[in-house]
Amino acid sequence: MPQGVMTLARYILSRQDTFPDNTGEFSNVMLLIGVAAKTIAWELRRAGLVEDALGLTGEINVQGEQVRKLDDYANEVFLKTFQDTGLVCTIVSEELEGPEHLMQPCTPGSYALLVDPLDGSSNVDMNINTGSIFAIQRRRFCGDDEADLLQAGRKQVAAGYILYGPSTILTFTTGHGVHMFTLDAAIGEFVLSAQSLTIPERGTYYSVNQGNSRRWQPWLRTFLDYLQTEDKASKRPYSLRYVGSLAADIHRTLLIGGIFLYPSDTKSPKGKLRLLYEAAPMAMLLEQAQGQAITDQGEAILDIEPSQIHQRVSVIMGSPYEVGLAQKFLQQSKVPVLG
Ligand code: P6P
Repeated sequence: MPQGVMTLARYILSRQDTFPDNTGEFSNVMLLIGVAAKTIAWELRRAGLVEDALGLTGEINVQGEQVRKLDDYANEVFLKTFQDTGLVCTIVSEELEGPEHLMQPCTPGSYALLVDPLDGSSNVDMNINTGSIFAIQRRRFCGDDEADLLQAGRKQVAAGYILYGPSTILTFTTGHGVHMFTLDAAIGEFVLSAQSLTIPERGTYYSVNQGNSRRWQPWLRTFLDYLQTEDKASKRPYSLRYVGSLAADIHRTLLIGGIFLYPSDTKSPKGKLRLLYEAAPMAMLLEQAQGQAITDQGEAILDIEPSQIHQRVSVIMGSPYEVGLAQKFLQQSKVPVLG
């Protein structure tokens, strides 16, 4: 390996002072997330060649969604990677109804990992990007109930995603900027590819499932119509890019700017995305990259006090310019029309 390659391990160990504890435990948590990511990436790469790896298990998860075999696989990878390490007390997973306690008794201050093990898995059979999305919290008090894990996103000690695509990219923040690492298969290591990334002030793309437009609040349809209307002076119309895999859509937004939206609608009145292990980690990344992340009621996602571990939330996140514009349209919709 050429000297000076900044691997994930070297990066983490050389910046212990920016991590939440000085025992090295947190560093090991991040390194094991890298191990889980490499394991899942390897399985995804060969899934089409391995008999019985793709497709559905026939089960329905707590979200009411069909479980894919790779959902189960990715969930098992995160559980087994942290089992018996003494590093993580509790795992909350999109695939599990309740918290999984790995350490008994858990001690206040120990880490909880909140994860969507394979987000966008419906794309995997078509070889389209998928991701793992994670947040790390500290347990405040212990006990088996969920109360301790219902912490606002501002309390996250770290957040990030792994994007499985042409490259496997681990993006995370510990509150000291957003950093990206690309998996170099030749050496089996994540190598630093972007440091202290900031989102462009404005972009040229909006990202939403346009098929839901008939179900949106009127102000949102007005806002997106505005983005689609020709006006060279304000660099419109915007183009639509939508993968339907949150890690992919947020990765693009972080790199080239613009706005991602999964608003509430008549079918999903609270929104579709899960707060604790999808919206809040992405919101931490966006704010750390000087972007913004709000609900379609204008509330900062990181300020929301959760009420249950799988709760859903509406999401509008991206460059300051476009999110600010959305807020203006939202505010204008609240101004009473004088009769
Ligand atoms: P829709 C994937 O199922 C996911 O949770 C996110 O990755 C993605 O942003 C969203 O749902 C896509 O939902 O309704 O557009 O297919």
